Amino acid sequence: MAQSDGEPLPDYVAWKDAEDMIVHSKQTLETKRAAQGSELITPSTELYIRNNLPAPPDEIVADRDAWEVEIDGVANPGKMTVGEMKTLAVETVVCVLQCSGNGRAFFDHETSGSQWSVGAAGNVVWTGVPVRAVIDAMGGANAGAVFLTGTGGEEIPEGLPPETIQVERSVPKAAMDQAILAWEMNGEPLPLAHGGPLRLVIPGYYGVNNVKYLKRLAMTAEESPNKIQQTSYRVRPVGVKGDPSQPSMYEMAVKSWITGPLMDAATGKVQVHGVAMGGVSGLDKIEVSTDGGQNWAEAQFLGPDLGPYAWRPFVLITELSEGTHMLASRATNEAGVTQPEFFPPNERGYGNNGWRAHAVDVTVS
Ligand code: MSS
Repeated sequence: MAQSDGEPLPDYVAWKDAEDMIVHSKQTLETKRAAQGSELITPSTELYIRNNLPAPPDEIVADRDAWEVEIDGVANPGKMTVGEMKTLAVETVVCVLQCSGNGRAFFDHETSGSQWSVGAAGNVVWTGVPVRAVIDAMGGANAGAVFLTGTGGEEIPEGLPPETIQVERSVPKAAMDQAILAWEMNGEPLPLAHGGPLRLVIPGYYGVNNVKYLKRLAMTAEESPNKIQQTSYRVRPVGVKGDPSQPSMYEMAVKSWITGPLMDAATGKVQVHGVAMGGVSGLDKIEVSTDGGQNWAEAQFLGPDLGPYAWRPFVLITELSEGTHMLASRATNEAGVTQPEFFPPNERGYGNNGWRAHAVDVTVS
């Protein structure tokens, strides 16, 4: 069996590149920082995995076009198959898929949950139908709808109330402007592990809102009553329990990190590189510091700009003298927001975009 540094790859993702992955558990696999390099698009074989529940069995991708989604909260509720969706409209969008807890490992306080560093994120090409086209085809959203609610297709063990574990997320309906139902990832049929046959993709929003194996899509007046919506994925002070009044993990923030060099470098010219994202708006600039944030130099974006929700690799060519250098990066988006030095600690370690936490110490000799 393929072997990563730690545990072997679980069977359902045995097709991933073990050398590029850190296996935290069967349901949580992270992309190595070095593997992210200057990649414009994250290959599927390297993309992280995060499942709240075990992934459904392979059978569900046997006949992809036959997969049915219940559409609710519209004038004419009913079922629509993927095959039918494919006749409505097709759109491709590139966006960052990032877990709410990416960067959790960098907080000083103890956090439960996977200790992600930077690798619970990737830049992905999704193809599918705009959510709006599906809603319109069903006669339009009901008056009073405020949220777009998606339900995951995992089987819920008998006897367990769905509210306790079912993955169902509600996002403000404005997210419909960019939301799609995707059947393809990186130009190939969407792998089961990433939500095939059909996934709700909300560009600019944290991973948890991108519901996999989507079985129901509804325009709703209320947020889902499920735990994952009501009390989980809420930003709150350390020691405080989750509740619906706290901010939910919706829109992502401007962020960047260095992906190389990570430990050692030789004296002389070196390429300091990394990746940057604007969150829900495009990137304006990216700066790099080689002295722990005292001085900053503007770095260069590499490759094409793939839209406001995509990340951009960057590089700064610089000279490094002998000794230890703290390399850091700091992105600014088109809305004028700059990555902060610190992101406040919070109970579950969500949303970390502080540049200092993401800096690396490199020894030059
Ligand atoms: N979906 C479903 N159905 N289930 C689960 O579990 N998870 C979440 C999303 N979706 C889930 C879903 C999360 S949480 C995340 S991140 C994501 O997904 C991931 O993805 P991938 O593909 O990478 O695995 Mo945190 O915020």
